[in-house]
Amino acid sequence: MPIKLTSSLAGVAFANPLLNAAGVHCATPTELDEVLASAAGGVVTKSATPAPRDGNVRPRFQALLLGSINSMGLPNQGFDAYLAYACAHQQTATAPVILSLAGLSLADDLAMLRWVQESDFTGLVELNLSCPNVPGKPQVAYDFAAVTRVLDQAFQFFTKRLGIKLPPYLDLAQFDALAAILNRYPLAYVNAINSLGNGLVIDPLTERPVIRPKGGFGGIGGAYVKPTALANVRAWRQRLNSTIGIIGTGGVRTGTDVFEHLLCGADLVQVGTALATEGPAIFARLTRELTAVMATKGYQTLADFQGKLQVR
Ligand code: YRO
Repeated sequence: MPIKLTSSLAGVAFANPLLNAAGVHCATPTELDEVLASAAGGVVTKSATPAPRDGNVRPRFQALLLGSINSMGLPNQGFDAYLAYACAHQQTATAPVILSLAGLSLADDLAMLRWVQESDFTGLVELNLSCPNVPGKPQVAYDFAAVTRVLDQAFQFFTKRLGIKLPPYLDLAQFDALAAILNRYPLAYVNAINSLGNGLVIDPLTERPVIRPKGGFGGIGGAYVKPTALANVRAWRQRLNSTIGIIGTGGVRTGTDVFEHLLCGADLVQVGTALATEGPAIFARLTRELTAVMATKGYQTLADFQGKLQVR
C-alpha cells in the first residue's frame, strides 16, 4: 500500500503536513514562490504589520550548533503585499497560503483583520500573539486579559478561519487557564510554538552577544526548544476543543522530528531554524524521511498515529 501524507486543518487540505514557520523564507514574493515550488505542503507569509518595516539592525539572526537566535524586529513588506500574494495564489496554488498578521497594537490587529474580512481571501489567517500591544507590557500571549480582549473584538466581525500563533508556556497551570479562554472562541487552530523568548548567546572570544539588537537578547529556535515545543503541542491537544486544530512548530530538522510533533497531536508541522539553514530543499528531505519512518512502522496515513502518543 502506498503511504499518504495528506492532512487538513480547519477544512483546508494539504498534500503533506510541512510548511515553513512564519518569519523564515517568507518575506518576499520570491521566497514565498520558492517554498511553494518546493515539496512543502503550503506556505505561511512573514507576519505583516499595516505598513512595511525594515526591522532591526544586523546581525539580527545567528545560526548556532543546536538552533538559532533572532531579533529580526518584524521586517516585512506590509499587509497589502502579503494579502495580494495570498489572494493571487489561492486559486492557482497547489498548496495553501496562510496569511500571518502581527499588529503592534490592538487597533492594528483589528484593522488588518477587517481588511482580510472585506477581501476576497478565503484561506487561513494566523494572528501572531507574540507582539506587545502596549510597549513595556508583556507580549499579548503572556497577558491573558489582552488575549481575551483581542479575540472578543476580532470575533465580533471576523467570520473567516482564524488561528493564533502562541509562544511557549512552561507551567501547566498556564495551559489550563489559557485553554479555558481559547475554548470559548471558534478558533481554526493554534500554532505552538513561537521562539523561546529572550535568550542570550555570547561569543566568548569577542566577549559580545552574537546578535546586535536588544543588547543581544533574542528568540531561541531549533533543537534547544524541541522538548518545549512537543510539550506545548501535547498540552494544547489535551485541553483544546477537538474543533481547534494544531500546528506544531519547534526543533524540526528530521523526519523523526516531524513524526514526533504529529504523535503529540499536530495536524501540520512547521520548520523554522532548519529551513533558514538548509533552504527549501529541506521539504523534500523531510517528506522522504517521514515516509521512511512510517514505512518502518507500517503506518499508511498520518491518522494512523496522529495524536496517539503512548503514555505509560
Ligand atoms: O523578530 C521577529 O520579527 C520575530 N521573531 C520571532 O522569532 N518571532 C516573532 O514572532 C517575531 C515577530 C514579532 C516580534 C517578536 C518582533 C514582536
